[in-house]
Amino acid sequence: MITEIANKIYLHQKNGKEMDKITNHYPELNVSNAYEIQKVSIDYAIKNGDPLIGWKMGLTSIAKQKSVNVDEPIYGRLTQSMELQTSVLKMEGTIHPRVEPEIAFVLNKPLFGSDITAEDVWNATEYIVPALEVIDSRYKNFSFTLTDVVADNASSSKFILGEKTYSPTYTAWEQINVELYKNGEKVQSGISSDVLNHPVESVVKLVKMISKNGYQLDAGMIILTGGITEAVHVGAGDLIEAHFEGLENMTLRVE
Ligand code: 0L1
Ligand code: MG
Repeated sequence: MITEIANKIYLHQKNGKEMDKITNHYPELNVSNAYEIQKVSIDYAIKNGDPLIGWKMGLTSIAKQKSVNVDEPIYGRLTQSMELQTSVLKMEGTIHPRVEPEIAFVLNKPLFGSDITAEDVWNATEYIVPALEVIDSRYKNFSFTLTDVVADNASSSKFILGEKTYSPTYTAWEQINVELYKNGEKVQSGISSDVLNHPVESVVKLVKMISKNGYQLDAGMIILTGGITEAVHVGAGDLIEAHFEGLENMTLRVE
């Protein structure tokens, strides 16, 4: 059953096609099953030439948890085809995309174990960079339970990293005010402490969560720490601008 569901989700992710919630058809599934489904579906992508390049944390702010009626952070996996190389998002191959600003860590050492600390994460961080994540739930109406969204790789679709990278000691990473503009109008604002009090704590939480399932973060991996604001709906013709206080601004044009 796990492989059958994982294959279905993989195909819907690859083709950008919506589907019914898996819990409609398999109400007995739990969150632990969902993480297995996520692993197997991403393994299909990896076997089809799309390597794992990072991990993400989702639902790291209370506001985001409330907006989808879920009360815990979740993790997902990032593959190469998800990383945008130019600041353009093509609507083709997406369903109902939303964009959110994040802080990303890039590692130079592996991280693992349930006793990991923030100091361990700082010591393993090559650089920090602002990012925009595009989430795009495969479920109709962007509506799901915790089990559904975990199986759907935490709604991961695309992401782009900023061009300028920063040393871990560059600034107080929990005090970055962020404003999100859509077609010139401010639509969201937030502060990076909304991400589990500090984005580094999101990496700590991720390592603890995946180590329970027998995984680790490898050197070179990109980690998206979680949305600093609510995600904003986008469609063809939209221009998103994210102002990260004290850092470079980012844009994403939707075609
Ligand atoms: O990156 C995220 O925080 C998304 C997690 C999944 C929930 C959603 O699709 O809004
Ligand atoms: Mg996110």
